[in-house]
Amino acid sequence: MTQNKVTVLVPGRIHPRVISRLQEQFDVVTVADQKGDLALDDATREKVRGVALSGKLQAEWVEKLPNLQIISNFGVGYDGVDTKQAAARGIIVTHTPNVLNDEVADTAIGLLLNTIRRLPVAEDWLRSGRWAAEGPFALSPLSLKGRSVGILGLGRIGLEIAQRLEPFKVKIGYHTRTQRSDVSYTYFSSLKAMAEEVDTLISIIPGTAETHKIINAEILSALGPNGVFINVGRGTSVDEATLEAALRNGTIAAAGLDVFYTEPTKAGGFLDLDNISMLPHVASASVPTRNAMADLVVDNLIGWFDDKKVLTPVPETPVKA
Ligand code: A2R
Repeated sequence: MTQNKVTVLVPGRIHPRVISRLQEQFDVVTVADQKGDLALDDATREKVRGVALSGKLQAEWVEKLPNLQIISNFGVGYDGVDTKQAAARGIIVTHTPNVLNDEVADTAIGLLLNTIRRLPVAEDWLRSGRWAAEGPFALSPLSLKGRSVGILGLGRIGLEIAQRLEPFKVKIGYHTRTQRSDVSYTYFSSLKAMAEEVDTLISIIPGTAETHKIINAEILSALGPNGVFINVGRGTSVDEATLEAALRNGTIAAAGLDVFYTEPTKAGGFLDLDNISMLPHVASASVPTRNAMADLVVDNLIGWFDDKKVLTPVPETPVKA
């Protein structure tokens, strides 16, 4: 019975619901780590036909899996997968778009308010007894009122963020490579032009070669001394040393980060700054949303092996009808 089941490899950690649902239908092989050599014997490597992935899948590992057909990625961002290599090998890559749009957009608004109004620091003031002992918390130098927000990336999540911003009565603009015809927000054809015009920049673009360190010294100085930078996309989009300097020397006013260049991180350079609000990459991290993402990871694998159909392939590896 078992030998007829398809073998799916899970490298490193993944949501436990992925494992438990996979085990109902597949032979699940796990390896503890995503680093180093692929610790599988030859017979097992040859059996692996699917991968369920959260994080990074080394290209060398894919080379060592001769019968791999599909990589099902947990998360909408799939920068941990070499899609060129997958496409060249005819391997389908899937991801988990849409099911996390609301959660990530909600978190983006929360992080924006936390950053501008310093709410987590104010809560610490109460919890540590300083309100009772020392009096009111300091007024926040910044306010969301009257701001002009530029959204870098107006895709599935960016659009949800824009729609949530509307009742805050801020001005809303965006930059993408291609202008959208279905929105009336102000379009900027370059990131620099947008940064010059707005005082609040929210990044929700994927981590690609093109977006690597796209938030640099030029963009931060264009954003200016009243500027607020929020990142809920990918940490690789930011030159972190430059951002740290910009926060220290007042090039911009404040930043809110849910994502970092290297994760997990102790965020060393940012820790002593009081004009930054940081989260440990939790934008989609609620039980219901992560369950929905886990289900989509498994349903893509089931769809492929039952029916040669997947629900959510990435554009780089389309499934031919
Ligand atoms: O540039 P366009 O027209 O393809 O618009 C996409 C934009 N984008 C960029 N904008 C400027 N410069 C770039 N080099 C660039 N590359 C991509 O980012 C589009 O508006 C947006 C991505 O939207 P979606 O593909 O719908 O992604 P979704 O689901 O909103 O997630 C965004 C990212 C994920 O890739 C994860 O890294 C993170 O949020 O969770």
